[in-house]
Amino acid sequence: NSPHKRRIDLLGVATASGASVRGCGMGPEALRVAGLAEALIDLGHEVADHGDLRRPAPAIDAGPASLRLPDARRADVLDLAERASDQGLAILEAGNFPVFLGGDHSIAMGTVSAVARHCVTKGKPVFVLWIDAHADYNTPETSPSGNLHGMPLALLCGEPEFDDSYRGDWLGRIDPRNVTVIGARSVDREERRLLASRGVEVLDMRKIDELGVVALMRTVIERVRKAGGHLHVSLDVDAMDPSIAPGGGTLVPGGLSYREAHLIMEMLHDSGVAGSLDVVELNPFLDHGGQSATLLVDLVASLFGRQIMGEEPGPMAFVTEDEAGA
Ligand code: B3U
Ligand code: MN
Ligand code: MN
Repeated sequence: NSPHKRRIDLLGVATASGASVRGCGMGPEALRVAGLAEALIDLGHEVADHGDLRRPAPAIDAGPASLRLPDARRADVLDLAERASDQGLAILEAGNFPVFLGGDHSIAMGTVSAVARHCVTKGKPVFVLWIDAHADYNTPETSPSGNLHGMPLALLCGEPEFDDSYRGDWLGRIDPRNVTVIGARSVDREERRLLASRGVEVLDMRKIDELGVVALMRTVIERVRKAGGHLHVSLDVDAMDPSIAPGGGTLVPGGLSYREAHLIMEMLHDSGVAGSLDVVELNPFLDHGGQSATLLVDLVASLFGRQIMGEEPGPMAFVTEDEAGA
């Protein structure tokens, strides 16, 4: 557990165009206000903040997102995905660890593409750990809502039901058999069928209840390690139980507990296999006084080495009277 210092690059993607509930476009700013960069610096890492990608046309954001033209929302999602993919790729090529701040989960169309494009040149297999109440494996055909934040994994895994407007040089490709969804408890019928037929591993809440996150995560980590792979972690705020993370637009009861979520992050840190991260779906408008934003910052800190009894003094560490200059 030697503290491994990294250069971490933050990139916000300020959008809710993939969702029907507005507000998660404010997510990146709330994560900053909750002290994300400071927490990482406190752990000894170097941090660069690239600011936010956003669509320049605010007029199109007037009115409930669900009433907007699907074509306009899709154009937003795909433009931001392309830009996130290109910028994410540049961050990875520079040898840095990208942390993408959503925004709704459709931004992962771009962020995971960046990882896939980077790793394909290195001959490194890409693994994805999707921490989410949902599986986000709908296609335009199977989606009950038409919301693109429910579809990123299906697009990335090469499902054919997306038309050519979804494809471009920016789009990367991952192997569905290298994808693990953990924390799921709301999966649509058709989606379930697709997940099973493509070989996506779904560690749903029942499996977590029965086997525990430690046993499940050991298996996930071992697979990545054996393959010498890159693990992309995609953390959706609604993976956690709504009682500890109310700041999301599509909450589902029965989620990860505070300790289960931290343990996943702590194990990922110790494994050293994670190379990129999304923090998505945080809706500051629905959050309770920053509770969910703060939880997400603490979870990211755990992924980057914060420990209860670590040698590195965290913000909770005792300061002796001498050190404090009292
Ligand atoms: N599976 C549903 C609901 C959903 C997916 N992701 C979120 N909600 N956040 C859908 O619309 O695809
Ligand atoms: Mn999601
Ligand atoms: Mn979700």
